[in-house]
Amino acid sequence: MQALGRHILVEYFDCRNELLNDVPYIEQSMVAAARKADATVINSTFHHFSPFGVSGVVVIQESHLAIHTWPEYGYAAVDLFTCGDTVDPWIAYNELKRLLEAGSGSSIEMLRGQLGLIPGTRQEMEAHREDHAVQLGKPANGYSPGEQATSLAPKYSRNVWFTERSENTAHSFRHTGKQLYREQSPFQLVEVYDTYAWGKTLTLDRMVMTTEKDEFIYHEMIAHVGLFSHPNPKRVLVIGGGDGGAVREILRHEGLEKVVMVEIDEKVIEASKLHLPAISSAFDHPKLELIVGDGIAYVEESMDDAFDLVLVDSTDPVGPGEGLFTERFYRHVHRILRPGGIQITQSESPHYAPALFREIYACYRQVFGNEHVHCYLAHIPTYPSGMWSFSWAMKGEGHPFNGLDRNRIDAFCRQHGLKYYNADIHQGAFCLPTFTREMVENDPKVEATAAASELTAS
Ligand code: SPD
Repeated sequence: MQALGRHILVEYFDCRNELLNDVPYIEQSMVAAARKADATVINSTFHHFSPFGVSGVVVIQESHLAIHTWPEYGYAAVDLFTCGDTVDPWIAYNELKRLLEAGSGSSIEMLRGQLGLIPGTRQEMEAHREDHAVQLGKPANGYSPGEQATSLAPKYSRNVWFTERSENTAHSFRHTGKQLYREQSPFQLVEVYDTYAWGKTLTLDRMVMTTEKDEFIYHEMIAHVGLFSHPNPKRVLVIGGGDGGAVREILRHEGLEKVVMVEIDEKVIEASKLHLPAISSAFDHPKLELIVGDGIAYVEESMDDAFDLVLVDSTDPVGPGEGLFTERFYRHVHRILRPGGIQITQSESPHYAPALFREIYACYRQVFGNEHVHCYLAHIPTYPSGMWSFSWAMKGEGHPFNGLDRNRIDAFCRQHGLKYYNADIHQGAFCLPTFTREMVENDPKVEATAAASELTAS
């Protein structure tokens, strides 16, 4: 080749729009295209622009591949730049066209650094390149595909991130780039990532639901606070909780007769069974009745006084979780609880969605009565703001921690090796910072629309 490199400027038209907004998919496709063309991938970095668009570069031993996408136009602009003779950029072109599901593509090829147009080589630098090539055991002019086998070969490291976004903030998790699970169910996008800091991580519609490393906090707190504050629980209903962590904790209580779990999305159960076995470990428990169905309909159709504890392990109130945040739903939960029965819900973060948080508690107070609703907190590092809340509400008179049997709790925690919940935490979790207490106790002075818009994922 009479030039230092080949540069192909590519335009892909009529691509599948949603693929062009999916950072992991774009990154994986670019890396796959580079590999298919026999390039040696060194590193990659990709970025999502809100609300639409991805930019990224894959650095290869033979130069680079770069992309910028405009999902709303189904359009992607790509640079394929290769040096040497070992990589055929047209292979990368065809592979990307296939992966982006492009209707058509156009391209211009330029030779970069045409040897007839650039002045002669600096002799001393050329000599240095030759010395280095000898060390690597390859031809001086080449970018031999065998280079990877030498000990001086560059190491490929990936820098890929999952980001949970809201309107104005984001929380990112670096992951290996190998997506373990990805299914668009009829309800939501279900994914599992392998993250470096938090282990395998289940996300729904790009919001973190649970991670291997901190799931114990959420699941111990959603289960044991309600169960230990009830004098004699026998029948428990769980709405949601498809990963299985809540029922795993609930079923540690041997005095229970029956636990019914109603999860709307079988893909969540599938993803958890496949990739989060320690969380989904109780799905085969003989006392568990696992129903794949609509939790709202189940509650509406249940008989009065059917359960001692109803636990709502919902997603955030966008998508399928939305109906679980309505007064109508909680009136039915109240109806199906036995007198003295307890409702526990995850109630979001007071920092993250303050208007929604106030509304949720105003709703519980309407349904259960002012004196019968309490809020408790846990520190969950992988949820937005890290400060997460749960609600405790009783049908009738009672208190969340007066009269706790501390010895029984301590023995239970030791027996089951619990890592967050204990008798002190049970009581201490109900101590609220002043701003949170005011939000729980005061009537919301915000428009419903403000609350609704707080959690709209971008
Ligand atoms: N923003 C995170 C809210 C997650 C609530 N549910 C988590 C399900 C874990 N079983």
